[in-house]
Amino acid sequence: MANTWGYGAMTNHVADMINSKVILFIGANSAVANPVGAMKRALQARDRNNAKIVVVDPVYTRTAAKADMFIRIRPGTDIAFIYGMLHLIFKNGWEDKDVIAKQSYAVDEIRQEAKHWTPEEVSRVTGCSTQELEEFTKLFATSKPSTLCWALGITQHSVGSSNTRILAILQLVLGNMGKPGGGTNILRGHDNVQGATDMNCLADSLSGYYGLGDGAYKHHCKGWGVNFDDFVKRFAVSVKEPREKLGEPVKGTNFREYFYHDPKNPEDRNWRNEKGWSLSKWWQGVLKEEETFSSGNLRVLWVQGTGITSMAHQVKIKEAIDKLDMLVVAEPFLNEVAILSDRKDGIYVLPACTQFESEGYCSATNRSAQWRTQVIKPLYESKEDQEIMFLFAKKFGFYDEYVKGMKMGIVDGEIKQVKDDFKWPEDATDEIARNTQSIGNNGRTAARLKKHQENWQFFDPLTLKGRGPVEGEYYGLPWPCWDEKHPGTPILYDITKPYVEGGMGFRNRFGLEHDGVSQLADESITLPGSKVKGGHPQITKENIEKVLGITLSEEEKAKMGSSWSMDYSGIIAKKCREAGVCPCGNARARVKVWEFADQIPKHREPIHSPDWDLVKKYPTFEDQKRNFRVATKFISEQQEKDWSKEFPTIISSLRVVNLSGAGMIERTSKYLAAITPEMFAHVNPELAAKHNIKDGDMMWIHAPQGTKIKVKCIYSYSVTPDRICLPYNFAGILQGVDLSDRYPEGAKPYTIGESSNTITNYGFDINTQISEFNAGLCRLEKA
Ligand SMILES: Nc1nc2c(c(=O)[nH]1)N[C@H]1C(S)=C(S)[C@@H](COP(=O)(O)OP(=O)(O)OC[C@H]3O[C@@H](n4cnc5c(=O)[nH]c(N)nc54)[C@H](O)[C@@H]3O)O[C@H]1N2
Ligand SMILES: Nc1nc2c(c(=O)[nH]1)N[C@H]1C(S)=C(S)[C@@H](COP(=O)(O)OP(=O)(O)OC[C@H]3O[C@@H](n4cnc5c(=O)[nH]c(N)nc54)[C@H](O)[C@@H]3O)O[C@H]1N2
Ligand SMILES: [Mo]
Repeated sequence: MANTWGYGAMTNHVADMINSKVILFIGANSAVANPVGAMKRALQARDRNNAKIVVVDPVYTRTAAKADMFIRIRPGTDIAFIYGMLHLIFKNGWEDKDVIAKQSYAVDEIRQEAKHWTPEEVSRVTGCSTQELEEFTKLFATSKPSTLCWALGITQHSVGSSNTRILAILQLVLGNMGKPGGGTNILRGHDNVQGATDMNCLADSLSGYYGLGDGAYKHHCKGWGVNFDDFVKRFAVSVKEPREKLGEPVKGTNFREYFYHDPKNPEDRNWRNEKGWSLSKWWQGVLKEEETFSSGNLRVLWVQGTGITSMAHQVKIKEAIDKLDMLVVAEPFLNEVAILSDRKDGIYVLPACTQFESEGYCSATNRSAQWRTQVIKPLYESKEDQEIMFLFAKKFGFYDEYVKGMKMGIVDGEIKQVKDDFKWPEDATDEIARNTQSIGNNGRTAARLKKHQENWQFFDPLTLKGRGPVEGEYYGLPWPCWDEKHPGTPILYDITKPYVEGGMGFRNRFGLEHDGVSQLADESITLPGSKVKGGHPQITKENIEKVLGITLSEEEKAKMGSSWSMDYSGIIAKKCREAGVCPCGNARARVKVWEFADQIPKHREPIHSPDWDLVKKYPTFEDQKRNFRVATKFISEQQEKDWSKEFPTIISSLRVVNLSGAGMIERTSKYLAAITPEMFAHVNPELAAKHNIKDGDMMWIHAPQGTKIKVKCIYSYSVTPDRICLPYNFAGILQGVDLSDRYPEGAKPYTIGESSNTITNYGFDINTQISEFNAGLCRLEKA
């Protein structure tokens, strides 16, 4: 939910769809894209419960082929579509009035905005018919519970974060949150995307979503056993730039703490409080074409576990790599970023081993953790990822500090070093459990996760619930798993269960009141067995005695951290367990994010839209002076001219079953490569005919930024004549130039091709900076 754990956490779990009456796939093609378990469970729900499957997508996908209903919309218009649903829901009184009154905040503002979205206006903007909208809304709103699944068709837009919010709001308004068969089922792409997010392999937060403020650094330093003041010295001294030059924080950038140089303190090192470079726009730090903010040029790129050829703006990325001092790739395969550039030296490829040669846990899309055992020792000279990082830390002289967190433990409510050496990966797992209290990770210890792995047969695959040796626990201890006795939380925000069985209300994260309205749940909302009746705040050291009605000893007070998410002592969790109270509060879900540019989601046309009238009516955001470390264009790019005159055709991404990500892993497999022997795009025959392109012809696709790719045209009626779709899993050919001679001997995959990301249009989400992969314009030309 927008108000709780960011945008991405799946509230329920894949098998839970068996309880749904209607399953909406919106911007997810689960018949093709992993995890295909979602598709399997949806089909089972139809077989066993007569559930209806509906697909809302710009393309007739394989998932659509299995659906009871398919609604085609134009890319980037989901917000309009969902407001159209909300318009009809409010008009017909289908909303859950109880949830709105007792557990939500500011739904009236949504109701107001929804008034504008009549079926006619929705049809005009999205391209679906008013009948489709009406028929589907009635089905979805009146069959309870219903669920929805989304993935990249929703997030990869300049309005991606608003897209995710409006879907959560729809489920809230319908009373589908916190219910079996309901919720928002967000399908994460790679194995362990949820785990990587929890560890914040991101430029804008520390592990556990603590942000970048000094409170976050101090919290982690404590857990790592590292002195904060010494730690800070690892950051460069800040640039001497006054606040006037850097400007005020841009509204909508989600800044927690805004960087500026403090003239009174010339030695400040507050780059630590500033978001880093994002994966989408790091190259700006080398090319400096748009305004950037840093203490120098980016000179080295270290790539470990991401493809880079799968990122937008390949030509810019190539230019940036040419200019770097050094590129390092730590990989089991030859990452094709290594052959993208013209440079003859300064590229280092370090052999990392695969997951089968290492051990540890992954977090699945539903927040469950899975322990995995090493199958074989690393082959040849390859090393496990952490080993590469350890060697790096040794070389740079901070190895002892780097591994110290794994030697820590809690003794009698206090965190301290408890041993001289560490055991990988068990001690790393326990460190994560200790330090990331913010997602309720304390109960996810190595011992418990290994026990789950050893007892798979005792878990019910539909409810995730364990029996026998794992009685009452949920498979993989989906977080929050508040302490070592907690069973995990299979369904977030389920208020029908007691706290000790995984129950919880909405999280109290944004204060006690806003505009004079209480942010706590109504007094009638109480977890079974809770000592505290009705809504209550998140538990802090300051309020714990009052809220729980207890008296702490002086010793307890001395050991306790400032709040549940900062408390290493475990005392807050213990007291909450005794009272049956969830430490993160029992609040209202806010539908309005007052620190965002759009407080409630608003439809805004893509940066490159096919409809100039709609661009004028629903313009995008103001340009961002500064987010992450760069300026980003929004309205100036969108309204520079009517791009659709020269580039009339919409592009959108397609995933294929046999390839994934940058595609190197599969294109080095003879049999998988043979399924898609070359890069292609799906084109409606009517559109192709206009350009005199025959089925199987090669064609150029030109993008507004002046780049082009040469690919095979495949006729397909899955797309309408106004749009094409194409996979993104190829590399090795750049703007028609074959780069084959650059692969080291024996490293070239069976197939190479143009990366669709050479023509991905300019455009980034205002909060997350994800590229607008799924909406953009192009022009076809026979090659
Ligand atoms: N046009 C377009 N572009 C897109 C998308 C789209 O829909 N359209 N989707 C976007 C999305 S959602 C994503 S997630 C990205 C995916 O893009 P990538 O992140 O590029 O995905 P992968 O190809 O899986 O890249 C992972 C790399 O890690 C390597 N690897 C595998 N296992 C290990 C390991 O254990 N250790 C190390 N060190 N390396 C390992 C693999 O060899 C591979 O080169 O692409 C994005 N790009
Ligand atoms: N076989 C295979 N499986 C994969 C991957 C792979 O490359 N190959 N990649 C993995 C990764 S990293 C990820 S993130 C997931 C992604 O999984 P998905 O998101 O399911 O995959 P996509 O095909 O990129 O996008 C889903 C659908 O969104 C539609 N779409 C595009 N724009 C819009 C829009 O504006 N609105 C709506 N409603 N729909 C839109 C597309 O037409 C597409 O059918 O898949 C994962 N699984
Ligand atoms: Mo992904």
